[in-house]
This record gives sequence, structure tokens and C-alpha cells, in this order.
Amino acid sequence: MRIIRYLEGAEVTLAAVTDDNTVHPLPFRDLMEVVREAKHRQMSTVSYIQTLISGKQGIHKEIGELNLLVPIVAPEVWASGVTYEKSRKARNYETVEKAAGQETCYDRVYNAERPELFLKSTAARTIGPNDPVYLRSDSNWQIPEPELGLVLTQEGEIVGYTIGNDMSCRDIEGENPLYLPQAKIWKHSCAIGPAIRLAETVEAPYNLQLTCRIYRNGQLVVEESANTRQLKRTYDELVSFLIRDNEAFDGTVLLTGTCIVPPNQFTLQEGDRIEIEIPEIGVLSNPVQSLIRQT
Ligand code: DO4
Ligand code: MG
Repeated sequence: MRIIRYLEGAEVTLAAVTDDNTVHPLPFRDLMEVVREAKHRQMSTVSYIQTLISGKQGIHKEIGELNLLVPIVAPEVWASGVTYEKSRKARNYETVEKAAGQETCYDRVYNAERPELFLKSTAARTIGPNDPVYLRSDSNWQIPEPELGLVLTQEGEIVGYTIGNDMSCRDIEGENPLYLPQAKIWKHSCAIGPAIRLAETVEAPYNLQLTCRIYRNGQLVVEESANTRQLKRTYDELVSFLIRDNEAFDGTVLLTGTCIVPPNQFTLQEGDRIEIEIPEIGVLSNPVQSLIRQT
């Protein structure tokens, strides 16, 4: 079962999407309200939603016909770094600090007990499906980072999975790791969606296939896949560091690190379109726009 939000006129609707792809509007504004109400009734979220939609037909529209919004207005989006070997190699490639044969900060964090976690985005900077991600004006090496996102309660319980794009500037981060916030955070630099797959309904969270496709002038120019089984850490491990001595909020999203990096010579351009697919969740599709045009 998946959760979406969509706009009809001026009205925002929260809905459950059943396995036969029927869309059932729910009498709540956001997923976390449903989770809290289910807990209050000592039911699982899925069982509670089933009681809400039982005997109802759902709307006569397919998901593809809806004006989808970000599936949750996450107060904060956090991200994990260098959790896949692929990311370690890419970070080492771009850093100007590397010296032949010497360990970099990326090698050390890949092997350390404490993971790299950083604040990636806030609600105002996070966009949903079909909205444009923006390119920074001061970077010449920008890529999407396709990542699995964990949707958390304030206690750190994983209630759902979504898709995230941790847009990144490889040149800015490569120049100096202390530039990480600028390499990662700007207007529209984080996309999540198109849906949240309820955690209870995911049989094998460490066997999710991610595929990233980038189109330029309608042509496929990048296509790469990876699997969450290649993750160096467990989801609980990442969450436990996030909530340690920290205040977390219901609906926080934690991205789990990128397992896909486009070829080193690739940089995004205005007019590109990025698609990130996890079959159990859907396809997160966003056009790419230059930020200069927006200001
Ligand atoms: O170390 C910098 C960030 C890496 C990252 O975002 C990732 O591995 O996904
Ligand atoms: Mg990342």
C-alpha cells in the first residue's frame, strides 16, 4: 500500500493507493496523522487504512492523471553519505585533497562506526514529483543522487519508504569537504516522492532496485541501476545516529546515501529530465531548470 498527496482545484487530498492501483482518498491531511491515529487505536497503519477504505470504490482516476504533490511535507530531510562503495569511489575521484595511496576522509567515514549524516533540506526547499529541480549558478559539475528515503516518526520508527534525489555539486564538495552544505543545499535541491510505500508492506527492504535515467532533448543519456543490498549499513543504524541526543520530528525523511553516480564527465543541463525508479514505490520524475532564470 502506498500513500500519495494530490491537488484537485485548490484542495489537497491525502490518499492510499492499493495494490490494484485504486486511489482511495483518506479523511486526514497527512500520513503522520494516520500513523498516530492507528497507534491510538492499537492498530497497524495498514489495518487502520483498510478499515477506512473498506467497501469504498476509490476515485475513477489513475495515479498518472493526478496532480501529484510531495507525498509528505517533511519538516526536515536528512541525508547519509558514503554508505555505498560507489559513493566512496566518486567522492575520492572528485576531491582535490587526495594524495596517491593515502586514506581520505571519505575512506575513513565509509569504515567508521559513526556514519556521515547531514541536514539536506527543509520543507520549503523540498519539492515533489514533476516540479523542477534547480541548478546552482556557481557549479559546473552537478548530478542527481538517487537514494532510498526512510519516513520516520519522531521516535525514529520507519513507517515508510520513498524515493529521494540529493542534488549535488561535485566540484564544490571536491574543492573542500567543508563546503558540503553549499554543495548540497540550495533552492529546489531536494526532491522526494512520488509516493510513500508503507513499511509494513515492503517484504525485502534490502533488496530494492533503484534505476536512474536522465533524458536530454528527449534522448536517454544516462541509465544506471543499483540495489539496496549493496548498502554498507543498516537502516536502523543510520536512524539511531540521527535521533541520538537529537530532537526528531514526525515525518522526517532520512535519505540513505547514493548507490548510483553518473559517469564522471557528466553534468546536468537545463532542460534535462531526471527519472528515479524503485518499482515498489514508483517513478520520481523532475525536469531540470537553471536557478539563474528563476531569480
Ligand atoms: O560525503 C558527501 C556526501 C555523499 C552523499 O551524499 C552520498 O553518498 O549520498
Ligand atoms: Mg547523497
